[in-house]
Amino acid sequence: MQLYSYWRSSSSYRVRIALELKGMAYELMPVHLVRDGGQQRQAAYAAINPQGYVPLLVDGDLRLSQSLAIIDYLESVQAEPTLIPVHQPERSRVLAFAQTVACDIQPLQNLSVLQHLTDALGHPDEMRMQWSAHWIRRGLAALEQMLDPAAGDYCMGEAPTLADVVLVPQMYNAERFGIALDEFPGLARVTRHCRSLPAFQRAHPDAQPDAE
Ligand SMILES: N[C@@H](CCC(=O)N[C@@H](CS)C(=O)NCC(=O)O)C(=O)O
Repeated sequence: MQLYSYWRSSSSYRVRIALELKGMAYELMPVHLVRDGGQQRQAAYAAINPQGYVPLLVDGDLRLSQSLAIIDYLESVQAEPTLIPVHQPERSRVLAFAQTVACDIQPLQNLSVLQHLTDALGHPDEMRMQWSAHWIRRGLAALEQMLDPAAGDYCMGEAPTLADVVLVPQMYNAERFGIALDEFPGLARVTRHCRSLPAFQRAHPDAQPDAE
């Protein structure tokens, strides 16, 4: 398997965590999102992912974009450890948590969205920070309430799930945009625990071969 990834991309980070938790071998294919106007926008990459985003997973003839779809695919290739619970209502709760990040928070701080704010719409550069911090805070406030009331080390249940797999990269982004983890005590507790686990550490942006 090959994973097209950028070290700081939180969507790529999700997939790296899932691969590491499952102990699945993969080859990392770095795509630099900034250099040369963004390698994701060049013809070579557009030929394999017309949307021009990372991550992209290649497994034989299969080319798959979208981190949540990729993780769902990984579950079908190797079920254990299960990241998307099989039984209800846990399954739907985990998916709702993950989609809050992947559909409602992260897209608003995506690189091309921020570039559009400043480069096309003419907002000042500091607007990027304000905009991102606003939407991240609003989303994290909701996620704090969505934690399992009995949650301890993980968002839901007693082992990592997709909820933790998406939370940790989103908290990494929150810090990049000037938000302190402790603004959200439950999310901070889970994040700190997950960060102590080797699989999460191996997937961390700073541990990637393309880290700068
Ligand atoms: N919904 C997609 C989001 C992918 C995405 O937004 N990727 C970002 C990096 S985290 C990207 O490639 N941005 C490049 C750009 O905006 O030009 C997923 O979950 O995989």
